[in-house]
Amino acid sequence: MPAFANIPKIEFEGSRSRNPLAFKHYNAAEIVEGKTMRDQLRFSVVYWHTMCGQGADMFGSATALRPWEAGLSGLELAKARVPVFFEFCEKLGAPHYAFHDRDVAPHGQTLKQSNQYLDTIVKLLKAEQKRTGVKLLWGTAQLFVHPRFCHGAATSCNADAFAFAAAQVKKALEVTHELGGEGYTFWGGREGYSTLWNTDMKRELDHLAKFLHMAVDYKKKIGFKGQFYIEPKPKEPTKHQYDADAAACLNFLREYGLKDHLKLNLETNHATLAGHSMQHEMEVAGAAGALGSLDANTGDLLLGWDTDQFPTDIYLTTQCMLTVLKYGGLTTGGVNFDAKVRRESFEPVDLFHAHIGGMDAFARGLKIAAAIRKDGRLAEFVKERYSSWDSGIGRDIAKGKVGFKELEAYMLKKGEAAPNSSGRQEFLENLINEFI
Ligand code: XUL
Ligand code: CO
Repeated sequence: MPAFANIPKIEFEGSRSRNPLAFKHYNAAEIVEGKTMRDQLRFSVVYWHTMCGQGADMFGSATALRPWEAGLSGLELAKARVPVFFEFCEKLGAPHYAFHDRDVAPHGQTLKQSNQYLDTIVKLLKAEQKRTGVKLLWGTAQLFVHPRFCHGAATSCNADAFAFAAAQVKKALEVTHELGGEGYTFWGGREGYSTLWNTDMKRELDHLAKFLHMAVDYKKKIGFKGQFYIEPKPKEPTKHQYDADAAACLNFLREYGLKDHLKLNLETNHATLAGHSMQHEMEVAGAAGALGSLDANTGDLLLGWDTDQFPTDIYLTTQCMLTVLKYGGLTTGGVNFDAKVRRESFEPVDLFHAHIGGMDAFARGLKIAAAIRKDGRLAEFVKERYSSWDSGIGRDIAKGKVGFKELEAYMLKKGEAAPNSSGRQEFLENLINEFI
């Protein structure tokens, strides 16, 4: 008996449709900038929130109604979730998914038992991937729930915790490879500190780099060709996470010779927790050639924590897709809904409303971004704004033909550097609104 028996396959019905279980904008086969929407957006469903999320928070227990879980626990529950998850992805038409080792399979009493549980579930995942054609966007290891990781994993003061984490990532890389994963993500989990009074930061950062180099070596050893990502986040659970934002991650990767091996997986709510916009984080990554994948969600303006809501703001999705298109589109990465339904949205159908809304919001963002690019006025404005660098003294500076001495002579002769043009922020905001 299918878990979502009353829910039909979600189809594109166009913007006039009033059917809540239909796409109004996401039309998988429609071509936008030379590729289908399906290939431009590369949507992905996450296992942890969608299958394992129970609606609990620090003030209250689980609310979610999940009839397929009734009476089950441990490995039996893990087995029961697999076909439900793929039924969900199929009905939604999502081409990809992502998971942590410990979402798909339970913690065992020992590492050996955990690995056996994981092997059992990976067989089922593989069969369901084959049956449905849904592909693995990325895998990851969950290195933050178990008490052994209370001081961190790769940055723990306890070398045994580092060793355990290494063993876990080794296995997670093997199963990601086995499942044809297109990437592998490192999110810092508890890699940070709660107080500097007890922390040797330099030592912890050295260990984190060592850990990632070991992962790069092992990846080569097993012939895994997927893209590695590092996912920035400034806080939660620790007060300071070492991978605080895109710039901090890039600096760390460069300092430790890892820049060629990892790109960034950027998450909207993490960007806002860092005091940045998602567009800012994407531009920082894009400029460094490290724009990898998106964890597509959003926070709540009035709540200061990682609420992981589904993205519905068309300005946000437009900004995301403008930047994605600017840097040549998504290749190995995707639009991965690292997002959860609200605690009050406890029925299974809410999982559909949430994902349909997120997919439609990104489809609109993609179409609007493509229209803005086709129109060309925005790009033309930016180009024109920097035109003083295309000839004369600007070109001489850029080409390294002049130094301070020549510039002093130039300015003594010219006299003043009057602003050459208006920034036209309001004009540009109005221009963007023409399209939204
Ligand atoms: C945590 C978070 C993670 C990573 C994968 O805030 O975003 O779910 O995406 O570990
Ligand atoms: Co994430």
